[in-house]
Amino acid sequence: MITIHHLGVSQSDRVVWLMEELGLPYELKWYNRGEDFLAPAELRALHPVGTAPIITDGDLVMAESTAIVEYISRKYGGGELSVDPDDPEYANYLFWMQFNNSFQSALFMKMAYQAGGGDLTQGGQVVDVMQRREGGLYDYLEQRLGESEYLGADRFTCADIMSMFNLTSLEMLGARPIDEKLPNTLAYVARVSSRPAYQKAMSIAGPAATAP
Ligand SMILES: N[C@@H](CCC(=O)N[C@@H](CS)C(=O)NCC(=O)O)C(=O)O
Repeated sequence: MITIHHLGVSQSDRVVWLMEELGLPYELKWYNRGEDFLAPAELRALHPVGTAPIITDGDLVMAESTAIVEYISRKYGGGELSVDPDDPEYANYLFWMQFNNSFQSALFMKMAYQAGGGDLTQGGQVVDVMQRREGGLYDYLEQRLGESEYLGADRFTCADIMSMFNLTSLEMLGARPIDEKLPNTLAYVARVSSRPAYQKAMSIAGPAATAP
């Protein structure tokens, strides 16, 4: 059985959500963040990259949520929530599976700039580049959700599981809020949040959940 090594208030909640969508059994091992808000030593000891999520599956220890989600979907979920290469939506699926990492790169760039004393309101070349990159991501998100109800295909897929955390949980770190200025994205978040498996997963491992 797969063990999900879950860090409180983290994107490892998406692995719990995937298991609930697929109706697969799993064991949840919960780790609390330290006072520095980082992962504790016990979680970091599991894998050299030391970030959550990590799964163990027999002898396999795997990190990186995009890889984990696709691994579980293909190996144990019959590919039901993945998109095959001969599907016309395949390119969309690949793009939106990676959106998570582009989104977080843009956010962490902004956070690092501000942590180093940078002032976004002062403008300048670095701020222009950051704002262009961030703006492009939100523009494309809004455009895609004006054309399709879901990100990776015309149906719910792993690409939605990969993207929701960014839209729901990262405002606390400075991500742009999803509000009426992004109407297609706002409607999408409401649509996907109403899924029973999402609600169950968030009650178990979402940002407001606590160790069992
Ligand atoms: N690209 C990685 C990012 C993993 C990551 O940054 N995880 C955060 C939690 S959201 C973490 O482990 N933070 C604690 C730490 O770095 O000590 C993934 O998708 O798995």
